[in-house]
Amino acid sequence: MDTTTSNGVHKSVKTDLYQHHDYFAIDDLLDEDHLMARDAVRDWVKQEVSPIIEHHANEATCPQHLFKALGDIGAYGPSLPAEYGGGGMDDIAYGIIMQELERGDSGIRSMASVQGSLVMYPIYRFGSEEQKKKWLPKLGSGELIGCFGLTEPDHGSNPNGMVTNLVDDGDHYILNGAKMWITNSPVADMAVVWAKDPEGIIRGIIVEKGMKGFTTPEIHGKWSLRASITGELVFEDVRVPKSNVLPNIKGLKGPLSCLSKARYGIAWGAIGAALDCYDSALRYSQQRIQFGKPIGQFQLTQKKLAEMITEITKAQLMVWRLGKLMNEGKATPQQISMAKRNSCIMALEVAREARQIHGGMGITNEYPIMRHMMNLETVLTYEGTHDIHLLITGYDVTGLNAFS
Ligand code: TGC
Ligand code: FAD
Repeated sequence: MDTTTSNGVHKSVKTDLYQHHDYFAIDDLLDEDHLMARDAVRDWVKQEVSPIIEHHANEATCPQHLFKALGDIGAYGPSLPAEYGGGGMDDIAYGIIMQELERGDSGIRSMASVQGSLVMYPIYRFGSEEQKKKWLPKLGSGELIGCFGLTEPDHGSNPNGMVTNLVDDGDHYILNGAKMWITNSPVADMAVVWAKDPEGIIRGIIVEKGMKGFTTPEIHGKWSLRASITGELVFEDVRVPKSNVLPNIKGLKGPLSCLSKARYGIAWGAIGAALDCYDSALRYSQQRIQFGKPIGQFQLTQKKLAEMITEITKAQLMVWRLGKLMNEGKATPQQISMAKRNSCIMALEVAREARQIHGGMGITNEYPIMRHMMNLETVLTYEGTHDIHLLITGYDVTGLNAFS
């Protein structure tokens, strides 16, 4: 296809989506399995996500048919054991799959990271055998949709202050409270919810759709992550069987361990969004003529592109090393925080530079830039804000805790 856009740029530059940008030959560090998983998900994103995503972002609708499709391609819990609904691969495979999904859209990666890392992972890690058998296969296949409730209206960065609580009622708990900003909540069949038990200890509990007093109103008006559905979780005297409590974890380290897994995925994922922006900017710079030459010939455009690929490459090397540490069980939460923060701000800055290179066209949905840029504002904030992750690093290097 070779149509021409309103400002004379040939749209054919967009038909061969997703050039490969691997400046430091990082592919050589990956196994055959990683490359196969990456290429398969990349192709799937090209076919299933790219053709529809601008429409969904524009309309603020979630492409719900992709929940099942993501299960079919093994995007839920790629590094969880296959017998528990996962993909049986390692953490580098998990990361690279998140990268390819987020090249398509951060909201699509969110669908996968919530289900795999924030719903399946806590059940796998902290659940009873019965809970694992009941939930994991159906979550892994995408037959069921889950969500993760930690954030509250008055407790975001400080989840330890949560007020959602469990009152003892024989073989049940009575759950009251509310969770805010919950990805997938309006369409979820179940929620892994973090609440304080009668002793004030944070526990994980599975709350099922249809339980009396449990509602999931949608949050509207988002200018970011528009193809992802977000809502609340509201609990009004919800009777939840005690058998739904995750038996093998107590305290804030439960949800924070899940976040470590998901933040790791985001550290890879945000690079996907950056690559898509860079790719689009590079092509545009080669095609767009001003002052009789391609804008890519101007030194200032080259500076932007050179710095973009430099920052992308540094982030790629950081997450690859982090992936090795994850595989060896040696990655620390603090290293994960550094990588999540670095990738997110890098991607946002790449998106901003890419928007400039596209000039006025950069603000339109003929190019993916503004969609990625707006998405990345959320990605920079959820799973711990940019500043919270900075303070986690600050605590680690100084030994002095800014939070206490
Ligand atoms: P603090 O005293 O530091 O820690 C409490 C306990 O937890 C342990 N811990 C961790 N364990 C595993 N992984 C981690 N990342 C951990 N971080 C801490 C810690 O060792 C301690 O254990 P123990 O045995 O001593 O009890 O807790 P604090 O209250 O001082 O809080 C620290 C702080 C601010 C860093 C933390 O609360 C935090 O990370 N805040 C940010 C909140 C956040 O990230 N929320 C995310 C909500 S979920 C979400 O956004 C999903 S978006 C999904 C999508 O759509 O993709
Ligand atoms: P606040 O905590 O109120 O922070 C506001 C500002 O204050 C930030 O800049 C922050 O960095 C700063 N700040 C706070 N404390 C400090 C401090 N000690 N020092 C310096 N600065 C500080 N949560 C879930 O549980 N599940 C989900 O599925 C989920 N999905 C989400 C989807 C979307 C689209 C969004 C936007 C959020 C989602 N979240 C989810 C919530 C997300 O994790 C929180 O928004 C995030 O943790 C920040 O909390 P907050 O919005 O309450 O901001």
